[in-house]
Amino acid sequence: MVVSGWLPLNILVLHGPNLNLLGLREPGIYGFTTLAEIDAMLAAEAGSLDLAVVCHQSNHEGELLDLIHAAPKNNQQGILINAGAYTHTSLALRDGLAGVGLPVVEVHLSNLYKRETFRHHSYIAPIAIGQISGFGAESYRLGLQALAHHLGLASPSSSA
Ligand code: CA2
Repeated sequence: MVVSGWLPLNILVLHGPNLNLLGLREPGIYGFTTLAEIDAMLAAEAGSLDLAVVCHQSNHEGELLDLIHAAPKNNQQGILINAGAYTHTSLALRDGLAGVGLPVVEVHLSNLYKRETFRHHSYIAPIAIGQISGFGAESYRLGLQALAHHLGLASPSSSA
């Protein structure tokens, strides 16, 4: 039943630099799943969680920052982000995420802590609700479930 005036929660999904190459290069590290497949999987998961997702990928820090700043006026209530290499370098993205004050879940395909030490530090982790790292494309689905749970929506498994 659709109640008049009811709007689904709306989540902004951000993919950072080079993630457009997913499935096309370096499958040994990042797998064979393409970014389009991840976005389709998130849209399906969002449907079962009764929320909406809008996904963007950018290789440009400023464009990611503009999307973060626009989130409140776009009526987005949470942010799921794989900031790629900007995770380890970008104080600007961290400040922007903290500045808009929306709940953030950080996700990574690879397990950062099994990789080079320069990937062990995240500028985003301290301002995020939490971080999911190492489950491949599944990290995104788990991240979306975690964000939905934080926003008060039960995950499908807990409503069975
Ligand atoms: O594991 C992750 O999700 C990362 O955020 C991926 C970033 C990396 O810099 C982070 O440390 C961890 C890199 C994304 C690059 O993606 C590519 C995909 C295919 C081919 C080349 C790069």
